[in-house]
Amino acid sequence: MTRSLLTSLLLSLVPIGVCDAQVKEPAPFGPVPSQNQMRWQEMEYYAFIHFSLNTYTDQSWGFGNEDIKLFNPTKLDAREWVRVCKESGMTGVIITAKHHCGFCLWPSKYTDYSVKNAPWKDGKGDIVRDVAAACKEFGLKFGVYLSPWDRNRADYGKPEYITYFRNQLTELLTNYGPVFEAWFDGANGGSGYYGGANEERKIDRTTYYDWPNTYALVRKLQPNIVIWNDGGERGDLRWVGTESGYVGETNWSLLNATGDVPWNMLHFGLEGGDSWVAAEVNTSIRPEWFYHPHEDDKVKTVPQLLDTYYNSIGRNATFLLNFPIMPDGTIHPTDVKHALEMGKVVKQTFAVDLAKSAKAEASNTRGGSPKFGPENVVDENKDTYWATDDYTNTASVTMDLEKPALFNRFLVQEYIRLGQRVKGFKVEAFVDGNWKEIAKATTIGYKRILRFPGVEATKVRFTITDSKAPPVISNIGLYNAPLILDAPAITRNRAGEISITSGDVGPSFHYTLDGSTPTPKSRRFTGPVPTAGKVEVRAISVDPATGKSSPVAQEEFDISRKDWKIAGSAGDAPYAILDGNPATSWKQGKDKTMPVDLIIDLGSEQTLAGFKYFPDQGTWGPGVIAEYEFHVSADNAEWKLADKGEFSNIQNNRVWQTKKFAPAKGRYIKLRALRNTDRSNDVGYAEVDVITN
Ligand code: FUL
Repeated sequence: MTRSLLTSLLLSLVPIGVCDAQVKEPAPFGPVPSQNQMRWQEMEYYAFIHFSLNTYTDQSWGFGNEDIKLFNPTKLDAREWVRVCKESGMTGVIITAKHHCGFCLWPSKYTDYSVKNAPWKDGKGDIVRDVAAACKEFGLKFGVYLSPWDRNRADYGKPEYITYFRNQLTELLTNYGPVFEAWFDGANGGSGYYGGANEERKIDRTTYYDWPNTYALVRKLQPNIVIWNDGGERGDLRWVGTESGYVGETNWSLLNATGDVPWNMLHFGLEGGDSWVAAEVNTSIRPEWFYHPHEDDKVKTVPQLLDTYYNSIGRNATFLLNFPIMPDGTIHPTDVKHALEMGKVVKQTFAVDLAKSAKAEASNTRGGSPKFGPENVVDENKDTYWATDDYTNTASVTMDLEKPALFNRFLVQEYIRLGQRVKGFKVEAFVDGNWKEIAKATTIGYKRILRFPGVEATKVRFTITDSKAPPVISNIGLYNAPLILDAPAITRNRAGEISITSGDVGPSFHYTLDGSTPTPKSRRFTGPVPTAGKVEVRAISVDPATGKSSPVAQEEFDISRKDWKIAGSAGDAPYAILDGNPATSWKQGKDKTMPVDLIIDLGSEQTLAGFKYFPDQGTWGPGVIAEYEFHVSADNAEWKLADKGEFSNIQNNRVWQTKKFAPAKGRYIKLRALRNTDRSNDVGYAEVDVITN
């Protein structure tokens, strides 16, 4: 045998696949992220900061006529804000350079309605500059929120305003260094000061701002920026349809470049979309975006923040968490504490990857090449990946951990530079000699994290059950998160019975009814607790194994609603309003036109000092009241107007609305809806309650 014959014989024995050069990388599938979108996605967690004249007037949306002289933070230090963000594990900060009231946090050349005319620093201050500088110092990226709607400007609604808006954008995108994200809030139109006109102004959100040319300007000034916009032209990223802090479990980073984007597309993306438009979950650490002292005890708890983390970053989105600034210019200490603690738990959770360097085997590897082998998912290198052969859309990777390990989190990432592909997957653990399914889900995208009760296993199998194209997986991780106990939810039904529940499986609940702080020794909740009249309930969840307890949950209930009657109601359906369950609701009949009244007979005379309204949380035509009147009567015939106003920002934040008014005696109440958020005739309610003196 000649030498060359021997060589070719030997070569023919070598499987083709190991010649990496011959194995082509998978072709991209569908839309892929731009470099800017990729860089942004990898930022994962960053902050919003809401600060403006509203901070001084306790408003959600300023009207545009608020006095500049109010703006005088005495302890403002932007470095402190950014330090908190950094230490919470965040990677950037977006500041409300201008909110809807039109007041500018930088000394814009184009308006007098800015910090340059405020007493703060004798008009020499510039908050945008301070935040940008602090971000640079702490290594965070810097972003701006510039409200397109401007309730101060006389020219709002006219073409001249667009020039003004672009001039402001030019200032912000030229004078403060690199900007990673521009946030163009969708709210606009409606009433405002408008330079003294005090009127309603409507604009067409799709055409008025001429977004194509505005975007061109933004991209010219900041080539590395991403644009957020939920009105008009498609941006680089999308809103998720709620400000409550979660995106759909199925989350495609795709939308169509044109056409309407209904709620379900915002929330779940569009599987067959033709453009890459990934999701950003924006939510506030408190119910509202701006600081309101009455929310000091409503700061999201660490478990709630963690839940949002898993429901955003853990579901292929980024997480934009808002800090409202207090009138003195600082972040409230409770907000700081919770954000720092949450950051600590995240750090602890993901510190040790139990899958790191596990022995990984795949049911299929692209061309049999190590370049695409399963070991790439456990090498902690985001640029390497496991891929299968073309047309092999289902496959699995088994990781041998070599010794038993306890874990309760599974993390997986697609190599999205080649497109988002996976439609379904499951995770199994090898326990006591058998494979046991521990979790399953739909999409993956940039990152997916699944939570489940702790499992101890030696092997873990990850199986892709459905995919649009051959899967491309860059990373898999297994983690054991510290046990977190949620503050339980407390509700009271119409009969006055208290229930205590939580998202956890396994904790016991302990409560007090006298306003004292509950401990694991307080009365244990074993079933509905009967109460009558005003009562304050405080409760905790306790881990029976360790004795550790959750933060305290607290609810105040007013007079019992047992004897209340809804006027003119046929059947039980309307009583969903009084059942104490915020998840159930009732809507007025379709025949009603605004104004629409809800009349309730309280059964006896009361001294009323306010009311509470919790809007329907549903998706379709929930009939969320935006403007109301509240009347009181002794006889259901002669009515007295007790209060009138708007539920500001209720469209985006459907939380409890509490209104107080001068005490008025009466047995009947009438909540009159004057306008809903859609300007239609739908009117719905999840809960209605009163505040008595
Ligand atoms: C909303 C605004 O109307 C709120 O005030 C807040 O700025 C939030 C981030 O966006 O649409």
